[in-house]
Amino acid sequence: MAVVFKRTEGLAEIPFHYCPGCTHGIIHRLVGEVLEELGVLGDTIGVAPVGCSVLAYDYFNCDMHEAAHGRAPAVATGIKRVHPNNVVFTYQGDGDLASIGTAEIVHAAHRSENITTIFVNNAIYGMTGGQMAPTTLIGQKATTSPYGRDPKLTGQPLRIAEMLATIPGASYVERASVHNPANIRKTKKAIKKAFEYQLAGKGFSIVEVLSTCPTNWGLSPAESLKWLEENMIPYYPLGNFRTPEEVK
Ligand SMILES: Cc1ncc(C[n+]2csc(CCOP(=O)(O)OP(=O)(O)O)c2C)c(N)n1
Repeated sequence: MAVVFKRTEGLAEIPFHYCPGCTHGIIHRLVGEVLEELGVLGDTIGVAPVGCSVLAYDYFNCDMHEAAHGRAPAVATGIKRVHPNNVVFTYQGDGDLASIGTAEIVHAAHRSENITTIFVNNAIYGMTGGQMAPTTLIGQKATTSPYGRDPKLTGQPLRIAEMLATIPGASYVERASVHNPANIRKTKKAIKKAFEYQLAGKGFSIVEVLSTCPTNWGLSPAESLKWLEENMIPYYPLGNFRTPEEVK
């Protein structure tokens, strides 16, 4: 019988703990598939964040290391410099990367560390119960912005991909989304490119992936996908912001 689908070797055979409709699981699968297809699973070291994906070290079928909240790019820097022939990636949420860890990601990009970052932007702090993140949209309700985010008090949502693309050392910067099958395929391509650039020694690469948090958004899984498409994509446009060919 022809095999039409196979679970990726890139993920351990452990059920995810994620909420129904959360897209962390899809993004994990894409990373696992890419590492398997590139034949680098045995050479890869991932750095897990603090946040809902804190247990990523259990799920990915490669070597994993845990980092303190936001510090994954610094930990990945150390690992990559000691083991330059290994593939090194960080997997981080928006609270982790765009808030407490802003300095780490900016400077890892600035130094053009030859690492890959998978940045999961669900516009909220998921694990801790739905507090406002720097990426929370204007008017979006969170436990710390119960009347909706007010830009007079908290500024405008931070566009990480655009910001990092201004840094000379950021070689590959792309924003993708996993709200439907077509975009899931595009996200996989972006993740593959990011790792290919690392393998080619091109320096810092990052894929921002727009993601859902039905539990903290107070929506059903299906409503969350629609909300992402209608609200997040207009503010966080998808596409490529930088390729190594553009870096002088
Ligand atoms: C130093 C430190 N500060 C704060 C926390 C509390 N904390 C745990 S997870 C988290 C936010 C995670 O949100 P995000 O990175 O967006 O990931 P998500 O859970 O949404 O996937 C915070 C603030 C912590 N664990 N350590």
